This record gives sequence, C-alpha cells and structure tokens, in this order.
Amino acid sequence: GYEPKWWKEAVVYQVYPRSFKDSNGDGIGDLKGITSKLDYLQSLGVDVIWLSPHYDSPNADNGYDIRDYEKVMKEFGTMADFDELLKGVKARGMRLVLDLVVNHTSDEHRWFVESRKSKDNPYRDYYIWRPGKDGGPPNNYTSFFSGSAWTLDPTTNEYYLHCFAVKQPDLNWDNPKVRQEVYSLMKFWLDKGVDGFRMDVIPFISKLPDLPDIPPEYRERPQYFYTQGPHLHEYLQEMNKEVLSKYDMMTVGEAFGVTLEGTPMLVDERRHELNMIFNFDAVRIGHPSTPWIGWTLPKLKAIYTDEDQKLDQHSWNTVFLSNHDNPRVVSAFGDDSPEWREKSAKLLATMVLTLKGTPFIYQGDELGMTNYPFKGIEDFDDIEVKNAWKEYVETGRISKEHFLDNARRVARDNSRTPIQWDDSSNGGFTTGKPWLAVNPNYKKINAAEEQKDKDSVYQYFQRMLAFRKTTKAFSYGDYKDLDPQNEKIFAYTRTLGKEKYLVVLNFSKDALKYSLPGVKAGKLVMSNEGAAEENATTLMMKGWEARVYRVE
Ligand code: TEU
Ligand code: CA
Repeated sequence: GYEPKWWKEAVVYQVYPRSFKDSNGDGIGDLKGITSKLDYLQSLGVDVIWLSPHYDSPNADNGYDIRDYEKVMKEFGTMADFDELLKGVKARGMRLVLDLVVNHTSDEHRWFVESRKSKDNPYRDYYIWRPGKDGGPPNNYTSFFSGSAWTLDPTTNEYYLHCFAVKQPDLNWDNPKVRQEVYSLMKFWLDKGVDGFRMDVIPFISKLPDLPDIPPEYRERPQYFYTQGPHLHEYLQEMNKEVLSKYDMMTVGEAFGVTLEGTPMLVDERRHELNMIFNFDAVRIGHPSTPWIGWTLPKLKAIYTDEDQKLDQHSWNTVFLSNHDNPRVVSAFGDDSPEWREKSAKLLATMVLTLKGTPFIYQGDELGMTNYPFKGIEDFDDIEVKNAWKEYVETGRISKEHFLDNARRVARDNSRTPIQWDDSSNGGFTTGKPWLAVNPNYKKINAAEEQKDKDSVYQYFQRMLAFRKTTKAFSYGDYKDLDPQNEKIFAYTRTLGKEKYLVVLNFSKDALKYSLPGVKAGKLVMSNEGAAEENATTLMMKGWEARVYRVE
C-alpha cells in the first residue's frame, strides 16, 4: 500500500494571480486581492494553494520570466503583502506552494545582464552561449514560442539558448554555481514557511552534451528530446539532498516532454527526487495539432489505466484537466452550451476528485467558467499565440480563419480571463480596466450567484471536496475501469480494504440505459442530478449525469 502523506490526501487549487482579484483598480490581480478571497477558498474546501509566479518580472510571459527571485512583482504588491498572504493561508489551515521557474530566467535578471556583457564575465557560464554555425544558429532547436531557440547577441556575437521566449534565456545547470544559486533562493522562500514548489519545465534543466540537432522524429514534439539530458536525475537528487529533504514540503514537477515510462525515474520515492509530476497525456489529448482532432472517451480512459498500471505503490500520480496553459475544462472536456454547462462541469469535478492521484483544480473551474469568445487576433494577449500568428498567418502558411478556429479552442488566454466574482462591471474583478477582458458571460456565471444557489457548480465542488476529505478510498484506494471500451460511460471503482466506491459518469448529452458490468450499485452518495436507482445493476443515466455509489 501507499505510505500516507498530507500531499497525497490534499486537493490543490491553482491561483493565477494576474487574473484572480485586483485590490487597487489598476486592472491587474494582486496579492492583497488573493488575501481578500482566502475565506472563499477555505469555504470551498481546498487544502493547498499553488501560486503561479509572483516574483519580480518584466512579464514577457506573465511572470514565467523572472528578474529577481527574492522580490515580489511590483504589480502584485510587496513582500509585506506576501507575508500577509502566507499568514492568512496558514491561519485558515491551508498550505501555500510556489512556482519555481528555474530552467530559465528573464533576460533582465542581473545574472543575464552580466552574462551578456563579455565572454569572460564571471556570469558568462550561468547561461548557454555558443558561436553560430554556417552563418546561422548553433543547431536546429526551436522555441515553444515560435522560431529558433537561439538569439544572436551582438555584444559578443554569440547565440544564447532559450527554449521559450527570446526574453527567457535558459540557465546552465551544468555550472555548480547556478545550482547553488537555485538552492539558495528555494531556501529563502521555504524558510518563510511556504509548503513546496511546482517546478516549471523541470525536466529541461540538463542539456544534451554538445547540443546535437533535434532528429527528424522529434521535430514536431521537441519537448521529448529536450528532456533527455544526462544529468537531470543527478541534479534533482542533489536538490533533494540539499533542500527538499530538509523541509516538510511537497514538490510537483511540470514534466512537459516526459513519457509515462519515464515517470517513475522522477517520482519513485526511493530515488529521492520529486513527489509527483504533471503528465500531459490527458490534458493535451488531441492537442497541439492543427486542426484540433478532438478526443474520445476510450482514449482518455486508456491513459488513466495506463498511469495506474505503470506507477506502483512507490510512485504517486496527479490528476488535472486544466491549468493556465490550457483551455477551460468545461469547454475542452464537457459541454459549455447553456443547457449542459453546469451538469458537465459537475461531472468533470466528480471525475477529477475521484480518480487516483492528487487533484489539481484551476481557478474558476469551481464556477464552471468557460472559454472566451475571441473574435480576432487583437483579442489575445499571450505571447505563444501572438508569435504563432506571425509565424503561420502573416507568412501565409495557415489561413486566418483556420488559425483562429484552433486558437479559440486551445489558446492559453481562454483560462487566463479574470475570475468572475459577481455581476457588477468587469465581474467584480477590478474597478479599473482589466488587463485581459472578462468573459461576457459573467452576468450569469459568477461566484456571488453560485454561493447563493445550492445547485451551482461551486456548491457541488464544495460538497464533493467535503466528501473526498472524509473518504480515504479516493486517495489510496485501488482503481479499476469497469468498461474501458464504452464510448459514453466512464464507470470505475476505488477500493480500500472493505470500502468500495463506484463512480458512473455519462460523458454525453444522451439519456442512456446502462447495465453495470459485474457490480451492483449500492447507496447513492453523490450525484449531480438528485435521487436515482439504488442497489441496482441497471441505471437510467440522464445526459452528463454523474453518480458516486457506495458498493456493499
Ligand atoms: O509551460 C511549459 C509547457 O509545458 C507548455 O505547456 C508551454 O506552456 C506551451 O504552451 C507549449 O506549447 C510552462 C508554464 O506553465 C508556461 O506558462 C510558461 O509559458 C512556460 O513554462 C515557460 O516558462
Ligand atoms: Ca492590482
């Protein structure tokens, strides 16, 4: 069985500070805004708050480009505001986890400012510099934000590596001084009392020796190549020894480009690296690809079964279907039409909170917030989409309509629109002009409304979270998919000793008569519909109906 740990029983809620709550009317969410909503989060019933980057940054990539790791972004407030937030979180019995972005820094970080000055600057080797080759960049690495991953710096006439934006130079982890700097900044925050880190693109930190070209089979998905550096595990074990092992904390690695087979290497507790990782197979099912190819329920179920089978009792999993890099969960996996939005959002909540692994909820999902009705490219803010527009549309490689069609479905800005607090102007997010437009559906979909309505998505989350908290089988129970091929019904059990729960989810708007394979439903303990058959083997499932039974 699994060794019990608080982070295996916790539910994590991700806050994207820029879009959470603005306290001073400048249109940008901030730390004081978050503090003012801690009662809301506590009454929702989440255990851990993961804060997307709150550090000093010029915001080329909304804080994922850090200029100073030991300073608070001025738009978000001051260190005193941070201390106040942390205190407020702890006072409510919750925990706070920070975003650790150390594969790269901002080009405005003082290390890079020094590094680019001259080839013999003491900070030169903090980053990855190479001379050009045949009049071009050193190799064929591409950036996830379009174009080459190399930029020529005129001062020294050498190129620096950036797997993401031009303003996000990659750190050179092979330099022991860089590693010590990182451990020291981690301790700075841990000593303040934070409870852990989510680690941004952590498997990219070890680069391949001599930086060979991406071979053809990896060109469409270079992340699986960038994660093959030979020292990744050595560096994480060193970090564990010097930092992680000294605190009662949790770590979750954003394992972009790591296969399921490679996962135990990062999370098997006997290896002393990370506690858990985000695997992208489910959240990115059918994406990125142009056009959007969609997904099927059997494919999604196969991923969960595969994860369950490839991770043993020494490796812990995570469950999530959304974050700040992906569309809204109800738009991507449910049905965001007025008729089915609430029902399907509740069904997805039921699933994420009863599958095996620590669940991560993204802000606004508890309200059933939806994708944004983007009209043209001018409605977007994100560097990823804007750069891709230049690369594909402005060069005529992809038509405008085709590009926008895809962006409306998958663009990161879908999930970055401000939280809809009430039906006042700008959804009560700000008294000023929001940095990114509020979804016009805020009059209907907002926290104030949902807190009053016992049938709301918010109150369903509340009940589901409370139920999960008292039910260890959802944390540690065995998982079994009862009907892997079924195109519409997802039925599975979670079993811990004598305790057994059955979850039945109708992933369609059709009413269905469903015969349970080899199990009898017992007492109905959770449902997004109300009363239903009990002690039965045949269930009449309504569209997007979700039920949880206790099996006797
Ligand atoms: O994301 C890296 C990542 O895994 C990708 O999903 C990436 O965001 C991009 O969408 C690839 O198409 C992390 C952060 O979560 C993201 O917000 C940052 O932009 C990125 O790293 C760089 O720090
Ligand atoms: Ca503000």
